[in-house]
Amino acid sequence: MDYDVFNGDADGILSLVQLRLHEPRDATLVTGRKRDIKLLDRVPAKEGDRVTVLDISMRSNVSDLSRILDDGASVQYFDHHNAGEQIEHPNLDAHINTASEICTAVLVDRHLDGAHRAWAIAGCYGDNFPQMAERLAQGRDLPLSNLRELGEMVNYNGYGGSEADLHFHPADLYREMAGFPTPMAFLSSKPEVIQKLTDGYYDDFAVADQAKVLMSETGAEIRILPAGAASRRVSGMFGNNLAQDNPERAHAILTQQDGGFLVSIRAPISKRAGADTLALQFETGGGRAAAAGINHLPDSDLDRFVEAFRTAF
Ligand SMILES: [Mn+2]
Repeated sequence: MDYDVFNGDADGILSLVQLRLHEPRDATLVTGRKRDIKLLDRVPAKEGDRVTVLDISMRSNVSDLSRILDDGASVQYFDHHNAGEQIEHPNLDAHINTASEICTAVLVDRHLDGAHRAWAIAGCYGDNFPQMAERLAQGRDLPLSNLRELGEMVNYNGYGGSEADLHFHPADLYREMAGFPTPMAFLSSKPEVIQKLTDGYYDDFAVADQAKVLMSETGAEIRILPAGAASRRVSGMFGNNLAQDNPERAHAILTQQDGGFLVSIRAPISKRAGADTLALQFETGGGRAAAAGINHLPDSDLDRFVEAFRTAF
């Protein structure tokens, strides 16, 4: 058996499109939402099986990777996330590069000597590396605004509270694009795919634009989104946009859910600090200094959160 294991965002999907144009393979697809990064625990590979892994960190999958390698399967691995301590194994062919301007679509592009460059460029845009996308496009006559929209819409598709929230299961979205020699061929042959995603994106943002402002001060703002799949899909991107538009201000987006809120916190872009320490004051909080979240903030903790947010920023 062969397994193609990939992050369900643009970088994962468009990396696999490139690889399978080069070496077609009828593999079992293993993927999920953008946030589902522990995927190798779903792979029962055995001796003689081939496993390809794209755009999920080795650190998060290290014990299953060891199991698969020890069971005799061969693994080809491309990724740009913090890998932790890298495994060395005769069955492992790893292409890991954590340089800050690199994404997985670029690592695959290099491995294939730029053979499917336009797909790589769309992947760069989707993973939010526009400068790398433009560098890869130099000297080529490519419709960059179309590649950018494709990358960003495929990326948007990966967000949701569960797979049921997504417009396309990432494996299905991969199958829609697989085999097209270029994104341009795909876009002209199946315009309905991107149309569905752009329609969804604008509908979701119409919901987000109605967000109630709970608290707004010079340095801090809290908004509340109604319960629903639209809010769960766009809350992260909505927070990013607010942060970009108001770089000196901290933001919290609270999405209503059963008995409380899903919370997404963005530190001011000018400081990029404090989001994680705020989130960790709550039971289900976690994240990075610049961007963090709380999986469930009970209604009874709302006042405490507003106070802690005010104090933090
Ligand atoms: Mn990536």
